[in-house]
Amino acid sequence: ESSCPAVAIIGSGISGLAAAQQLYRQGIRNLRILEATGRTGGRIWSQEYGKGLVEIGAHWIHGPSTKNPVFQLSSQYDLLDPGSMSEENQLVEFDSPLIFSVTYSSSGKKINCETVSDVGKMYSSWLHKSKAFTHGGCGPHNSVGSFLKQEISGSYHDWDREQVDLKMSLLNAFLKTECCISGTHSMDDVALGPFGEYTTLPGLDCTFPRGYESLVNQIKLSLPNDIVLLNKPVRTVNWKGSFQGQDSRIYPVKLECENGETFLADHVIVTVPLGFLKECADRFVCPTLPYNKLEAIQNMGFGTNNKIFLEFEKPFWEPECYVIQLVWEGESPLVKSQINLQQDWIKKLSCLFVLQPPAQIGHVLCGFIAGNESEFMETLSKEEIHSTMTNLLRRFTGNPNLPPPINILCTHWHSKPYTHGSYSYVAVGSSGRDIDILAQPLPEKGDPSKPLQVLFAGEATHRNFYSTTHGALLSGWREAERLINHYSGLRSVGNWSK
Ligand code: 6YU
Repeated sequence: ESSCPAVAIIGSGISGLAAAQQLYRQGIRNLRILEATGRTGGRIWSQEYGKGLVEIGAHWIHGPSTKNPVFQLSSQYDLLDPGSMSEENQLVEFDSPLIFSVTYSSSGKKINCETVSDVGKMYSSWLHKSKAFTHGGCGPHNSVGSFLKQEISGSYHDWDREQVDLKMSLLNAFLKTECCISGTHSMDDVALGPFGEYTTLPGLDCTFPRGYESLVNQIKLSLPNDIVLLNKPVRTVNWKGSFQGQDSRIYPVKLECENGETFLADHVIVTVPLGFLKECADRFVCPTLPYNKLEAIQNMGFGTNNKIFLEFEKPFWEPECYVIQLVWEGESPLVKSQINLQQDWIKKLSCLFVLQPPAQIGHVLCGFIAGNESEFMETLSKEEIHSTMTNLLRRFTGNPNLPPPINILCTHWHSKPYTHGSYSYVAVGSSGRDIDILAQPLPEKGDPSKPLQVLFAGEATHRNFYSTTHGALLSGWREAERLINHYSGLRSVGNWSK
C-alpha cells in the first residue's frame, strides 16, 4: 500500500473526473479530487428551469461522431436520443452553425430569408478561408476579425447599392454570434494563424435529454463517493518540497486549502480554468511557475459567453423555428461604434435559440451574449434584464404588446471566482504553442527532482479541441495516462489496488 502513489486532482469538472476515472480503473486508489465549489461538474451544469432542465454551461456535443469521446461515452451510458446517435446524424459535416430560422431587424421587420442566406454563405466562405493560415501566410498579429473585415472591404463594391447597409448590418450580427462561439469580446482579439488548429468533428451538434450533467453523474458513479471533496478551494500548490505525511512518507507536493487544511501528494493534476489561473497564477503555485508558463497563461485568451433564458406562456415564434437572429440596422463591421455599456449592452445579443422539445421544457428561448457587454450584464438585476429583454423583443418583432417572459434566468460566468469567464481561445499574441506549454508537466524535463509533481489538464490545455467538453475530457485522460505510463515503466500497476 505504501508504494501506491498519492494523486490529488484540483477541480471536479469533466477533465478532473475523467482523469480520476482512468487512474482509478488502472488501480491507482490513493486518489482525491478537491473541488472549490459545492458541486461537481464545473462548466457542465444543468439546472431546473421552465418545465424541465436548462444548461448553464456546456450546451451541445460539438461533432457527435465516433472520434468524439464525449459522444462515445454518452452513447455507452445511453444518455442520448436515438436520433442523435443515428449514422445519418454522425455523418453531417457541420462547419458553421450559423443557420437562422427567422431574422428580425431593429426596425421591427423580418429580413428576407434569401438575403440572410446569401450573406450567410459569403460569411461562411470567408470564415472558412480564415482557417487556412495554420502553416503561415499571415503575420503574428493578424486577427480573425481583421481578416474578415478585409474580405468584406474587398467585396462590397460589387453588391447592389441598395443592399449594402442591410448586408453590413447582417454581417455585424454574424460577427457577434462568432464572438459567442469563440467566447471573446471581439473577433479582433482572436489570432488568425492558429484559428484553423481548432478541429471540428463531423456530426450534427446534439444535446442531452436529461441534461449534460447526466454525463458527469455517470462518470462519478464509477468512482467511490469519498474521492470528491466539495467546498475545498485550494489556495496554494506547493511542489518541489519534502513534506512528511502521518504515514511518515515524504511527499513532494502539499496542497493548502483556503480553510487551512492541507493534503499531501506525489502528484497533483491541476484542472482549474484558465480564467482562474489568469487571476492568480503568480501565487497559486509555489515555487512559482516557470516563466514560459506564466507567459502562456497571460497571453492566451479566456472570454465570457453568457446565456439568458426566457420562458414564455405562449410562443411568439413559428413551431419549426429553431434560431431567432436579431440585426441592428445601421451597424457595420467596418465602422467602429462608441459603446455606452449601460445603454447599448443588449445590442451585443444577436441570436436566441428555441429550446427543444417544448413539450418537455416549455416555451423557452436561450439568448447568447459574449464579451464586455456580457460581463456588464452580470452586474444588472434580473428585473432590469427582464425589462430590457421585453423591450428588445417588442421592438424587433414590431409587436408593442408582446407579452413579457414569465420567467428569466441569466448565467454569470465572469463573476464566478473559480472560473472567471467561459472558455479559452487563442488570442492575438499567442499561438497553439502556448497551449502545449501550459500542458507541460512540472518539473520540466532534465530537472533531477521527483518527476511529474504538477500536471495540467482542462479544456485550455488541448491544442485542437480547446473550449469544448471533449477537449477537457481528453486532457484528463492524457494526464492520467502520463502518470500510468510513468508507473508502468517502474512496477506492476496491479499491486496498488490491494
Ligand atoms: C462544449 C458546448 N458551450 C457554454 C458556456 C460555457 C462553456 N463549453 P471546469 O471549469 O468544468 O472544471 C474546473 C473545476 O475546477 C471547477 O469545478 C472549479 O470550481 C474548480 N476549481 C477552480 N479553482 C479551484 C481551486 N482553487 N480549488 C479547487 N477547485 C477549483 N463545450 O463542448 N459544448 O456547447 C459548450 C459552453 C456558457 C461556460 C461551454 C461548451 C465549454 C465546456 O463547458 C468546457 O470546456 C468544459 O466543461 C471544461 O471542463 P474542465 O474540466 O476543463 O473545467 C474555430 C474555432 C473556434 C473555437 N471555439 C469553438 C468551439 C465552441 C465552444 N463552444 C461552446 C459553446 C457552448 C455554448
